Amino acid sequence: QEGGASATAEKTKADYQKVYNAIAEGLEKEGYDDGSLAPVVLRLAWHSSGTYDKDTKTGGSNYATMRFPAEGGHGANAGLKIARDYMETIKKQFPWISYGDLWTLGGVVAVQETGGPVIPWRPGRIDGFEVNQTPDGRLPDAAQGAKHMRDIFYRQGFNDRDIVALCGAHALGRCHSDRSGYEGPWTFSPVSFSNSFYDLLLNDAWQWKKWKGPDQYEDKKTKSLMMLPTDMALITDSKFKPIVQEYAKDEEAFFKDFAKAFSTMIENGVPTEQFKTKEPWNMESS
Ligand code: DDH
Repeated sequence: QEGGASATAEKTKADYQKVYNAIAEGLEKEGYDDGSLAPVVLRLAWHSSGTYDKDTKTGGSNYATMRFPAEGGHGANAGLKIARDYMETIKKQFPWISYGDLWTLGGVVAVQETGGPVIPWRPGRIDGFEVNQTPDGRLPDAAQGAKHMRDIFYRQGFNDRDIVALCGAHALGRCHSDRSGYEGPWTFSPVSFSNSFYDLLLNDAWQWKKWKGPDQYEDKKTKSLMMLPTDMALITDSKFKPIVQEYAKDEEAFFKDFAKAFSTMIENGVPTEQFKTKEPWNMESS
């Protein structure tokens, strides 16, 4: 039979669209969280990419090193086995795709299928080895503030605008006390990608939650929504705040900036010559 490399080289956009469609088809899951795997699948794409360090050119989505026990066991990655296991069912149907391509495409599917912007994406990542794993501590710590966020995201080559845009992903999903220790969703519609994270952050009244868990905020009115200390830093920092205000008013601006920053994030650390096309593709939403 064909070798892996030549089999991969022949794949077209239509083949990858089939993978996209298969991921999209299985996202709905009754009884799980808010009925969809999209949030946790997006988080897998981000945690596999957000380890990038521009100075050493290590980390990022290229080698999908979260497959290995050390990186998979990093505290920040708690709970992501659910997303990796889901992706494994897709990998069984399309064994020719690399894990890095699969996981990043999953992020694209999660954003697009929940109503977010089209995220330009292209294939080319390769499966790496245990030696390619990144050290613990490259992903943000929710207990910290603006300086820490800048340290983490500037290291990946992002600026303040990118940071605020990327954090809007918290429109999706929720925190789980058995994963991060934190608890609850950020918005009332955690399976729909929108700018509501910014609106709630700015316009709701927030107070510290009184509980035994880690320090987090709750909304005064319903006590059913949450914000992390890092989320709150987006409105206490004088440079971040005007960008939050802009995105709260202008969803189109948020979508445009998010798409650009997230598309960059999932390509960080992948050598240009590895990509199979010159320009990223816009995959079709279902
Ligand atoms: Fe996040 N995030 N995130 N996040 N994130 C959590 C959940 C989700 C931080 C901490 C947490 C981004 C940035 C940050 C998503 C996407 C993105 C949880 C809860 C914590 C804690 C995990 C759990 O208990 O299950 C911090 C800190 C930052 C930061 O920037 C400082 C970014 C950039 C993204 C992105 O996708 C671009 C998503 C989606 C979730 C919901 C997961 C789920 O299972 O639901």
